[in-house]
Amino acid sequence: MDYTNLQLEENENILIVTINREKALNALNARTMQELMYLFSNDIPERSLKGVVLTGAGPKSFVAGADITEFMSMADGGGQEMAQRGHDVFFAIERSKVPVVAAVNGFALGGGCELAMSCHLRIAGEHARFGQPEVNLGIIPGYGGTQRLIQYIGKGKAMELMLTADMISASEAWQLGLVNKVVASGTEVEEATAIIQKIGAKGPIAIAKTIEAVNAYFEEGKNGFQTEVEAFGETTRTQDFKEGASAFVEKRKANFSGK
Ligand code: CO8
Repeated sequence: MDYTNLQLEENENILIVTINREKALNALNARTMQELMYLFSNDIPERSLKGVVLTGAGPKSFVAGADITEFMSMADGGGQEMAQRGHDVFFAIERSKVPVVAAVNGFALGGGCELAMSCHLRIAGEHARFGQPEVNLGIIPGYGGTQRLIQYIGKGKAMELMLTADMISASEAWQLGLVNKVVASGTEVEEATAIIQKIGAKGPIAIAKTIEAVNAYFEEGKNGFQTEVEAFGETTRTQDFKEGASAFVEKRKANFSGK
């Protein structure tokens, strides 16, 4: 696929993905959603990556939501299908076998907050602002926000943010557990890359299985404890486990092969 709204840059097995619609504050239009779907379903699984950093172009906005200029078509029907397509995209991100870190470089509103929440970790610049302002438009969060915001910050505060449409600062988002780390504005991608480098030194299968087991807690029809037992068993059958345990005993740094 030719990417027109996503800019990709791969460096030392870390893929930096920039949503590149700065004039619209990187709002998620249909084309951008298609590109994200292809990227996470087809492109990323084919690459040998330590992880992915997801950010927005320019200093002002990560993603200011779904593209409101495309909303009018929903008034004649099709809104449910659009929400479903968005859910499919964000589940593809959440189920990525390599860690996806959101470098939140400004507004993360509506679909932008939902996109950040589908990533495994969130690094926010000091000036970042988070919110689910959909009720201002007479709609509700449609890309998983009603569910994932509760997972991160609990029902009471999530309900407040979604009912009032209030925005919160990066530091409040950190206090609530929505954000993993607040960093100086302009260093979000650098800091997100550093976290992926740290994770990239661990066993890749163990990382993938950790993501799978944690996600299982929230997935309907899955027993998280059973997923953990099976995933643990799988990791013990890998060369990575032999290497990790041997390296510890031999007092050296492990060199994982991902097998
Ligand atoms: N969609 C389209 N364009 C946008 C969006 C957006 N979400 N946000 C900003 N823009 C555009 C503006 O229209 C403006 O364009 P132009 O220069 O052509 O007039 C440009 O970006 C700059 O924006 P502002 O001039 O408004 O910049 P300010 O600094 O004054 O304000 C704000 C910044 C506060 C971020 C403001 O732009 C704003 O409130 N934006 C809308 C935020 C919002 O409501 N987001 C939620 C959208 S709904 C959603 O995400 C639902 C997700 C689920 C959908 C499921 C089915 C599709």
